[in-house]
Amino acid sequence: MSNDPRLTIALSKGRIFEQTLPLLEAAGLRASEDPETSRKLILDTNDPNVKLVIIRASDVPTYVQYGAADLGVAGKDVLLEHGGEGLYEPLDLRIARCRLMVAGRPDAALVPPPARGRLRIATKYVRSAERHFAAKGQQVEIIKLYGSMELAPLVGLSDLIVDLVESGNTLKANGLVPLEHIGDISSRLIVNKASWKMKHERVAGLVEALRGAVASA
Ligand code: PRT
Ligand code: MG
Repeated sequence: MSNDPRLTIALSKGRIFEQTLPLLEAAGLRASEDPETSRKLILDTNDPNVKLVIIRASDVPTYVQYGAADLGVAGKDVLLEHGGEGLYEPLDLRIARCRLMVAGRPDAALVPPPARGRLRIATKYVRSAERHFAAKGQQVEIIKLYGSMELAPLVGLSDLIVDLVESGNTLKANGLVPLEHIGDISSRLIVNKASWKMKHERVAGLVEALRGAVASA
């Protein structure tokens, strides 16, 4: 069983797929189709034993945790929210890099308005936001959103947002400014813990091939 050669790798469309592709290629794996144009959720590769499953970025850790995929690629932002149960995170792929930041209007205060006891923070990153403000000794009210966080301070839904920033253009276009740096984000290779044991040769071989690809990228 520890030589079972079949592997399933979970990826999300968009920047993670695009930036993982050259690393997989350096490790000898090529996708049979482009997920941006194909509607298929399971893609073959040039290796008959390796399949790719194409899912939402935030679902990748769940597929790997439950062993529906042996390996996956997920942003550290997504892993911090998921919690990492059932997963190993053996390799920083150094792709899809950005920063997790607190942002707000240029006149935003980092303390609650007098009429309210707690700052309101709109974010998709509830756990990371809670941890960041707790570490500063601040109790905040988190408002969970699923996208377009930049709108929240503009319409009075929140005082601040916690979001990913890459170029800063999205903040700027909405009249917001970065206020605090929470952490640097990149995508990680994640491995199901049982797969790491049961398919060790195959999985460890791929991890090392990808490690080499990252080092020479
Ligand atoms: O779409 P879905 O809800 O399934 O997931 P997703 O939107 O998180 O997926 P995707 O493919 O957009 O992002 C996948 C991963 O890429 C994220 O989990 C991050 O780890 C990483 N990443 C790197 C980014 C960015 N850079 C990024 N700039 N993810 C999102 N953004 C967004 C950001 O949220 C903001 O809206 O881009 C905007 C800011 O970009 P700038 O350049 O204007 O600052
Ligand atoms: Mg998206």
